[in-house]
Amino acid sequence: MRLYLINPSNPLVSIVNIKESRWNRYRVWKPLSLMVLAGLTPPEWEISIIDENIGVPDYTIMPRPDLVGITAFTSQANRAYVAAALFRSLGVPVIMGGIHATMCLDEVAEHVDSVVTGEAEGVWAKVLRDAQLGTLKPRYDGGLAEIGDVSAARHDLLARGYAFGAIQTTRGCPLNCTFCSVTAFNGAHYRQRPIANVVREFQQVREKYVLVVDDNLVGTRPEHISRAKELFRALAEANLRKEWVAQATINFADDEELLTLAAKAGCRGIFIGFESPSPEGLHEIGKKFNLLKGRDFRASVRRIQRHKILVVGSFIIGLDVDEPGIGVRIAQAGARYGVDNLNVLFLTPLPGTRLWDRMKAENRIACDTFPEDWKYYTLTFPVARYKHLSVEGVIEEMTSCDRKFYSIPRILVRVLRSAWQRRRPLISLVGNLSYRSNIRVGARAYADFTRKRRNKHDSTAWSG
Ligand code: B12
Ligand code: SF4
Repeated sequence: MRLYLINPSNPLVSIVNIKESRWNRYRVWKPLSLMVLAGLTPPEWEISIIDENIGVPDYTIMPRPDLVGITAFTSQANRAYVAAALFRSLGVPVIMGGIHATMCLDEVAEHVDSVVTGEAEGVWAKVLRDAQLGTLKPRYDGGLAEIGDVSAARHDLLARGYAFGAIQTTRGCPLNCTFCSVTAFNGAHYRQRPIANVVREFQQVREKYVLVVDDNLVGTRPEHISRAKELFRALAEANLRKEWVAQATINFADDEELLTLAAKAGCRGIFIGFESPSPEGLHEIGKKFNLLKGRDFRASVRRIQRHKILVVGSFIIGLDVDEPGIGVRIAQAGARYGVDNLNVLFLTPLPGTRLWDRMKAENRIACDTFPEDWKYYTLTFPVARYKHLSVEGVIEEMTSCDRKFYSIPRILVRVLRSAWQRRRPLISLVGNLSYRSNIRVGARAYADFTRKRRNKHDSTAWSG
């Protein structure tokens, strides 16, 4: 039995041709969902994972599969439907799962034979059995997996074209920020995989560099932090010689022992969601953690950096509290906090989030010709109606933020600072130049987007 597992591309974000530049290898990330699914698949299936981000193959000249499984974030849904239509026209049954299938079940059901919602661990074996018997049902729900049942991903598949491997050590997040899908999808209960399983799986990752995909690597409570320390100790003892990057909340900085152990275990970079430079903004999105009284972001960032861990700060533009000038304020906040890189995204109502419900009720979802418009749900296009900013205005804020933070003098200051602090200045330089080069690409994409949005929808601010 031949199974194709497909990660669809989105031409607006995919770097389709890896061969064009060797640096592109550092900008595509492995679709871990499909590697996990492959790990759950019994040996009688011959599996190919096709990541369209590396290249879209001509499926018509490939051997005909018996079954196709497609994953998709919302931004990949359009392309997922095109691929699904192609295989269905060849008489091959198509199953779709993942975050978009879970949040937009009815839409997805129109395009595929079977939809799997939730996490796959508890249900995939049954789906495959039904497919073999020709009794595939239109819907399956995996719910939330028993975390001990999460088996190792197939790291032997997708062996080429990527600089980073990928692994997951926890699922779920109790914080439930309004714009984020994680609590709705993976639950509020923070589930941690058994440490021995994680260490064993880490050993199977082939790449030296690894993305730990957890949404919040160290969790929020003292027992989560203790487990994270235990994990880092075990990884250091296993002496894997891996270097990894991860995501965490700012409380990562609060425990010196945690930071020492993380660095020993191979942590080299951390993405932290600061989200808004103002307390009002943080209230609006429900990011309680960042509101803790007495929190000094600059000191927190510096504490992390002392362990030679790079800090990438993430912010959102387009909150109801954001007024003209927010772009520069975010760039200034990033500089004040001392982050090595800044990653700024447009406030985007993703289906299934609390933000989606609110904006929908207020008629503020501007790009709403679905499924076509899903391709803009990459957080790099302003798809909503913002309170104090028109579409052109919010793009202008994004551009001024990037131009300020990634100006050549500011990049030089950051690189020299990391050289002075003996913190990998070369990586800092490459990271900063890579973000800077995105500004040009972004400008072209915005021009096209604004023209289309003006023609199709209004581009003014929300008048509420
Ligand atoms: C790693 C990651 C990335 C990597 C992607 C690597 C990759 N290609 O998969 C990178 C950094 C590239 C990335 C990019 C983006 N991401 Co992202 N990302 C994640 C993250 C943190 C982890 C995903 C992961 O690997 N999980 C581990 C695997 C094992 O879990 P899983 O994917 O959920 O898969 C399980 C089930 O869903 C199911 N399943 C999945 N697919 C299928 C398919 C079938 C057939 C079946 C049966 C089951 C099934 O089974 C799996 C095992 O249980 C998630 C958050 C999260 N917790 O999901 C956000 C998340 C998926 N990302 C999100 C977003 C918005 C984006 C971006 C659009 C914007 C951005 N800048 O972040 C871009 C889009 C890129 C694009 N191509 O369009 C949102 C998606 C929301 C949505 N509705 O689409 C999430 C949920 C985060 C959030 N804050 O809400 N992301
Ligand atoms: S943004 Fe981060 S902290 Fe907030 S709910 Fe999502 S994963 Fe949790």
